Amino acid sequence: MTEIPDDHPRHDSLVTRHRIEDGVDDGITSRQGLIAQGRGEAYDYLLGEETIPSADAAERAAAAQLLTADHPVVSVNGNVAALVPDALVALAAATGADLAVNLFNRTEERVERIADHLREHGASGVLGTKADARIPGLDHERATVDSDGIYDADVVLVPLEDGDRAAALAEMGKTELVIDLNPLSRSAQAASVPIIDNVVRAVPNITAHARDLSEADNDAREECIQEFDREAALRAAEERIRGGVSGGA
Ligand code: PTJ
Repeated sequence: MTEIPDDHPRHDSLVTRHRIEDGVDDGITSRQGLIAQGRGEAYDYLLGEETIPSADAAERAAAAQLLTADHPVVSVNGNVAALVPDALVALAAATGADLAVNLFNRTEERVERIADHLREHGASGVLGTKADARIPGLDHERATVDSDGIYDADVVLVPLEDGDRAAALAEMGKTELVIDLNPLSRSAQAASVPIIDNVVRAVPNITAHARDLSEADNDAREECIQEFDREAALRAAEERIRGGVSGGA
């Protein structure tokens, strides 16, 4: 692999691409994951490749939701497993959430590889391999979940979701926190907390907020949840994308 100089203007973006390529080579990421990453990059470029203030507010609200949940679960697909394995493990530790592998292009082999990969990065008890329950109303493989994982969760964090499942999880009464760089995607539109940010920035920032909020009292966490305005967050991201860095929030 070509060495990327630290001062290269697109350093972070190129490193991220290589992680996705390695994920495909290692049987963790699907080939469609390469296309998804390209779509995400385009939105990120327009957002200025930074966490905008409305996304930071969403990340704080997501942290509060995970901390106050009875059973928080972080859903892991082939892209996030390749991009942020350490950050996912740190997020689970900071919030008490379970990590559960859930794939759009599901194969048993890829589920096992992702679970192994997360364990190599320090995760304990990765869910998603039992596949003994289904999300009602979905006819593709993303419906396949563990009964003691996503099926049982009251709050689910979903990085890079597809719209169908977002709606199906909402139908089950779950609070859904979605990370997606496209504010117009159906999943971002359906989420209780849409986080319009790159997973490589969003996951560590949710963890930082969770560490901070775990020192606070319940009222502070509740206030953070109540004050978050999902419509305003979606609007601010869209304005930034359409208006450039000087427009929007
Ligand atoms: O590993 P699997 O089988 O579960 O498959 C995962 C992918 C992501 C391939 C699958 O869910 C898929 O095809 O997703 P889509 O429909 O391409 O949607 C991906 C969404 O994530 C798009 O709206 C992208 O803008 C967004 N996205 C891509 N990369 C990132 C991102 N959002 C945040 N951070 C990223 N790095």
